[in-house]
Amino acid sequence: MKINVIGVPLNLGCDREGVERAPNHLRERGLMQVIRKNGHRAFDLGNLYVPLVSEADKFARSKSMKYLDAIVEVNNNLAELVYDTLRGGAFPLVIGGDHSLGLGSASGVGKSFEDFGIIWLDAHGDLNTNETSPSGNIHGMPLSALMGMGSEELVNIYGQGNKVNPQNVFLVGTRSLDEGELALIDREHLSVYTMETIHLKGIGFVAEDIKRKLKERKIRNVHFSIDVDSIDPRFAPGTGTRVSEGLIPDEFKDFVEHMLSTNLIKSMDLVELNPDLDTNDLTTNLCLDIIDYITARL
Ligand code: 5AB
Ligand code: MN
Ligand code: MN
Ligand code: MN
Repeated sequence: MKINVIGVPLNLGCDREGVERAPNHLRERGLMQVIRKNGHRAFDLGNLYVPLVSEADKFARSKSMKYLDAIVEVNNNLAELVYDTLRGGAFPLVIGGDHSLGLGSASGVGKSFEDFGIIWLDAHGDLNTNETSPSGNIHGMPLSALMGMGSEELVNIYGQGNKVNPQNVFLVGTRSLDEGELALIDREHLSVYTMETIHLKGIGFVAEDIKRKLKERKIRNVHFSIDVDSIDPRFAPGTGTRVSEGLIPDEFKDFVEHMLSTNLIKSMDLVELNPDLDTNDLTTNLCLDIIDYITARL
């Protein structure tokens, strides 16, 4: 398979330094070689340009969303690159950077396929709107915006309106939700598989349940968005918003294996690795191991 690696050195969505260094750090630790070893033709499309901003720009365009203009700009470009990659028959592997890049990558996927689903592997819901967000950080808002909720500026990135049907969205590994996110989940009847459910029923059950729903809903293309904070901080400490009681690497791999076996996964994000917060490259090595595991099954 042809795989296009797209780096997004974006930290404006989490308002904390370090994540922007992850794409190059992974490259320096052998990212491209890992993918090629698994028999793929891998191309490194480089890093997207992130506009230079200052602290003073933080709330320049919006009182409730930090660095709005720059984040919209980066995501428009990312969406186009993902769309082009899919049109060329290649697999976009988007390396973050913070999770606000999910806005662009999933929007690019949405333009490529009539109907598609999103699997959002994350400790968090990323379902805040500018009105419910406790932080103003846009990395906590992408999934709601992709479903057409929240501020127009985010909703209308790379095309007017919602990009994905709420019925086709699956959250997995969830264990930290804000009040507004809980209300949205209720209102939209979202499919949320919390860590509590995973501990109770097992990751295998969760994977089978998602596979059944994908079939039922005749979803033929899936975007897989992986936030490394979905994994337990004992194994992945190098991330900005750690939450305990996460997935252990074996559960993570088991889930990934189930999802890849459907042959529906057409694109992927790997986000929120922060090398500055890591201990002895534990999380970097885990990310490379994950990419190895995934590309061996693509
Ligand atoms: B991540 C929080 N819900 O909105 C917020 O890492 C955290 O992309 C968001 O999942 C975490 O600020 C965003 C408190
Ligand atoms: Mn996230
Ligand atoms: Mn998260
Ligand atoms: Mn995080």
